[in-house]
Amino acid sequence: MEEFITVCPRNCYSTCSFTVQVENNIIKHIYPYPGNLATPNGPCIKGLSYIERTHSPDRIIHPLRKTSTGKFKQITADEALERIAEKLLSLREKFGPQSVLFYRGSGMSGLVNEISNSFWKGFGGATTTYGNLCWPAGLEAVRLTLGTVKHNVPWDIENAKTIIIWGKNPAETNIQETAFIARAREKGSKVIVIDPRRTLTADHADLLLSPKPGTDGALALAIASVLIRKNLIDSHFINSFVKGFNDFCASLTISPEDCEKISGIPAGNIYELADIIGLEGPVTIIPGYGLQRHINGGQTIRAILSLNILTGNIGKPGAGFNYANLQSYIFDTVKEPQSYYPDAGQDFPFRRTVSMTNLGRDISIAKDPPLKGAWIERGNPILQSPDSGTVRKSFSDLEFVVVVEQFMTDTAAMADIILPARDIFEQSDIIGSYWSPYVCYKPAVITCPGEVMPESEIYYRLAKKMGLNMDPGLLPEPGNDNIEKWLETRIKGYSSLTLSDLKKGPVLAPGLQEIAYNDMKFETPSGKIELFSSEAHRKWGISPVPGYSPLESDNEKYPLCFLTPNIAGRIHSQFGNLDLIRTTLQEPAAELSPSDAKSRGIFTGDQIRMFNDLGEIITTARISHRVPAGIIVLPNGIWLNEGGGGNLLIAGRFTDIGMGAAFHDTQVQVEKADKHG
Ligand SMILES: Nc1nc2c(c(=O)[nH]1)N[C@H]1C(S)=C(S)[C@@H](COP(=O)(O)OP(=O)(O)OC[C@H]3O[C@@H](n4cnc5c(=O)[nH]c(N)nc54)[C@H](O)[C@@H]3O)O[C@H]1N2
Ligand SMILES: Nc1nc2c(c(=O)[nH]1)N[C@H]1C(S)=C(S)[C@@H](COP(=O)(O)OP(=O)(O)OC[C@H]3O[C@@H](n4cnc5c(=O)[nH]c(N)nc54)[C@H](O)[C@@H]3O)O[C@H]1N2
Ligand SMILES: [Mo]
Repeated sequence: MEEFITVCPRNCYSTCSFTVQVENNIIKHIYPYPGNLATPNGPCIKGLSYIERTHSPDRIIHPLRKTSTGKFKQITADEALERIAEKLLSLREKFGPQSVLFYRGSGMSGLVNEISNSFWKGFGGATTTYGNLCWPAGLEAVRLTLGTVKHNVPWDIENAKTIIIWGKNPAETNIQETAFIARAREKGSKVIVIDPRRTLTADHADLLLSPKPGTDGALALAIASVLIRKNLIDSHFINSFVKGFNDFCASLTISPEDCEKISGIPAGNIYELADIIGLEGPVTIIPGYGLQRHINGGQTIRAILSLNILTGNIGKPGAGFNYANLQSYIFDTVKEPQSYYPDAGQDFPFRRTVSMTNLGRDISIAKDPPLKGAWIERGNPILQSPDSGTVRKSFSDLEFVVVVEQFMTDTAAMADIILPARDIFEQSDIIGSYWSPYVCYKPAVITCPGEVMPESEIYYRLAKKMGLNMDPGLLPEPGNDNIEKWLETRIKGYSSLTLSDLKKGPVLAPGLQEIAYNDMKFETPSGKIELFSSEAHRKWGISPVPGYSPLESDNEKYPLCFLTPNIAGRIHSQFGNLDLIRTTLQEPAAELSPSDAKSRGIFTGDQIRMFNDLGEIITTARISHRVPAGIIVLPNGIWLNEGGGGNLLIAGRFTDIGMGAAFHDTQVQVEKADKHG
């Protein structure tokens, strides 16, 4: 039995290290790796399920081609690549390289993904995407205010006296963080959760406040006004490091009493929270990504961050704004904030972009050239994109779709050719994180099953067939040894990182600040923390100070706010097909409050129809005391054949800044599905 230290490459805060034991090319055991101080307890249930996932009989391990009857037929890798090469060349000749969409999702992180970009550059460009479905409104809010996006190391939470978990559900989405929060609580810190739902995280909190979705900006600004009025602010900190305090003060108009009407949070709780933030520091605020998936999401994050700024809770142990820590996130240029903007002035290989948020619409209306083909890797856009009905339609209108996938997802099912994708244990890579401070090496510990090829090999062989003239430094020859050499060269720019060190175990990010911003350097235009940001106004047209604007919801026809958060057993649309997950965790269902269920005659287990002007889905209901009246919750990532597909009801709407997707600004109605027979 051989043993390796490895790391989970899924798009998740935790980025858990673990050890894996392998025998005869089979994954046998998975254990915690305590050397990673951020994830000493080992992976979550999804990580443990890799034993099943890697060797799952449902995995696609041979290329498949869709026949004229719509069924898939196994073909050889050579035949698949031959067909793809021919088709890509013909599209390029007839319509130009930008007639092909190169779409990459977040299914596998790592440095090696850069190779895909190189191929498409070599193809002569392509159409790619701008914006991001995940976190950009908040990223941009933090960047505009603090200059860079980082936070203290996870274990520093133990130094906080007050922890406010605001629109994040780490008990499901960042389970490693809950260990540090629990330890802080044992030491006497207060834990406050602000979430419309009573989440699993809230079960372990001292106080739960449940605002109406999208009203958190008003809540934060009301708290700010109390802090200022009661002089619970840190004037020395403000005078030394903050730009725009007076403008911010002058803009505050929402009192706790006003806010009670807006958010539903009693004014008394708002005063109480202001006292806690002002008097019981150090305060760490942990805002989540669900929180900013609203059309006012960026301004909301800026408003919440103002509470740290007013009280000097930045740059100190136990204090901070833990939105994202990009200190170890040094390789994923694909997901770096700057690269979201088509005019970012970077070396953009692709001249044309379509929006992630309005993917279907943009594919359909693309002109000069029209889109004719698509290449999808590491993503499941048919399920995960807003307005997914339009995305499906736009895909079915394309001449040629290639999907690189491990399983028959809703997106793979739309492909003309499916190429089987590698998984975690089958190619070496280096992985950063947006929460943990470590950079981790992920070794190839088994060979690819069947005819699976990592993307790097697919592209190498395709480039050969297509006669593309590729630089071997950018597109290495197949074989994991070549990938290791490529990695070694690629990290040479980071003096403190070497492959041989990384092979011994996780390495702290080069130049890591354990306590972020403790040098009080802020890379903003003024060099100060910008409560007033001219750039925010210039770039996005929003008020230069944090503000609150209400959501535009049509409550009469569609009275229920529809939330689609993440759940413990999945990373978005992954893992739900595995037996370990299915047999140990509750099946996902649409959760609604007892009162909303009662008024519609709905019981747990009933099939219900959820609908609005965009479409409808049929799913299973569960009555839940965790969901307040007026809200219905169906996790995102549930496959269509399991009663999922919430994105069929969610319009493609941008967040105020960052070009994110305002998934949670969605209103629906529900009724029992058999009502119309
Ligand atoms: N197990 C698991 N872990 C994951 C993922 C996963 O799919 N599964 N996905 C990873 C990824 S890519 C991401 S982006 C993160 C996301 O993880 P989180 O940041 O935790 O985000 P969500 O689960 O989308 O939403 C968090 C909470 O926001 C609440 N919320 C929604 N709207 C509002 C609002 O207006 N105000 C307030 N106060 N709260 C609101 C929801 O009720 C929900 O409980 O998790 C990562 N980790
Ligand atoms: N309604 C609603 N929709 C949402 C969200 C929400 O909160 N609500 N959240 C959004 C967010 S935060 C995110 S990050 C996105 C996530 O959406 P996506 O980025 O589409 O992520 P996944 O659903 O995890 O799908 C990733 C796919 O990649 C495949 N895969 C894994 N490894 C590899 C590999 O090495 N190569 C290839 N080719 N494929 C691989 C997996 O099998 C999986 O099918 O969803 C967004 N969609
Ligand atoms: Mo995400």
